[in-house]
Amino acid sequence: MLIRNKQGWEISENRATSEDVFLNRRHLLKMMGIGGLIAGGSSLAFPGIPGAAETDPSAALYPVPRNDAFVGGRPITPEEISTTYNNFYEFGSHKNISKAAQALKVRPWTVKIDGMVETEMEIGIDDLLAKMPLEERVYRHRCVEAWSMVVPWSGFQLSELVKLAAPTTSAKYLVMQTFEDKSVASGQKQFWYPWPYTEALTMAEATHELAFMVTGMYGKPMPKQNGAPLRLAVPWKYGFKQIKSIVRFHFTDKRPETFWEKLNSREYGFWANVNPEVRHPRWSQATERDLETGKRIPTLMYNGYANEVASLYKDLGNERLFM
Ligand SMILES: Nc1nc2c(c(=O)[nH]1)N[C@H]1C(S)=C(S)[C@@H](COP(=O)(O)O)O[C@H]1N2
Ligand SMILES: [Mo]
Repeated sequence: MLIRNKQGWEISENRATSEDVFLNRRHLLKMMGIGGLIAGGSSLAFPGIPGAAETDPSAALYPVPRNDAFVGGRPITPEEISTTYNNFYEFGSHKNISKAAQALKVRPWTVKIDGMVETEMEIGIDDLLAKMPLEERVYRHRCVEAWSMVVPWSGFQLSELVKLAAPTTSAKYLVMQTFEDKSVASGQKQFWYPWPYTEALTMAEATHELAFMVTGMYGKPMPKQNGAPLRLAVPWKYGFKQIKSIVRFHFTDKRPETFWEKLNSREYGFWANVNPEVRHPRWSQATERDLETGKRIPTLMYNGYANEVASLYKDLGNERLFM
């Protein structure tokens, strides 16, 4: 716990409640209204955890060379922390989902690329990995709940996938979706969430050099709980944009409503760029808790990536860019 004098605008993390507390409360009431008994959700049994460690067919690809152009600016968070403190609502609306997530089957894994592209396609994850230039980048990660970490991600620049997809000139957005399978992801039985988890970027964001498709971390294939086999990293945005376990890339000219926006657009928007000066309606975003040290540190504009990305937003002043 924090032992120093707090500024008036600061709020301790236990008061910065989790992304969905508001929602659960509201839905709980709603569900009590219709006499539902399953509102507790978290009492659902964990799916079976495979006993023997499965070998990931992509294991031989790692470690991949580090690209030193991308550094985190503070020490890398220990792997034991970043692989056991997770947000992955498909497996539960709390941080301790790493065991439950082992039920996810990551092979076979097919990715669909469709919508405004020259040729729609389906491609197996290992064929995709073979086509992509893999590298390691150290990125900061800032959750909207005001905790943060620094992670060495392995993967490839999202612009490479866009190149492969060959979108038409009418495409304005790249929409990404997570798998849907209630039989492994018990969180998806909670019908009030707008499954599948959906996120999107503008084409300018998707082709920005910082936008990264993550396929591994700490020099190894991606752990399931962190979003295997394919997950997004856009480090200047809040963590909820960094969609996990992607099965579909859809190019469109219409801005979609994203998962959190659908749940609660007052608190979570499309852009979700990090800005210490723009409060979440329920807490300050001025500081963040480093997961390793537990210390609060100042939050930086665009999570420290302002030089790289601020120009993307210069003509969008009337949009709600920071929520
Ligand atoms: N499909 C899916 N992707 C998701 C989430 C989720 O619940 N489901 N949570 C998001 C949030 S809020 C954060 S902070 C990050 C957490 O990633 P980590 O568990 O690897 O730290 O994943 C993001 N991607
Ligand atoms: Mo988050």
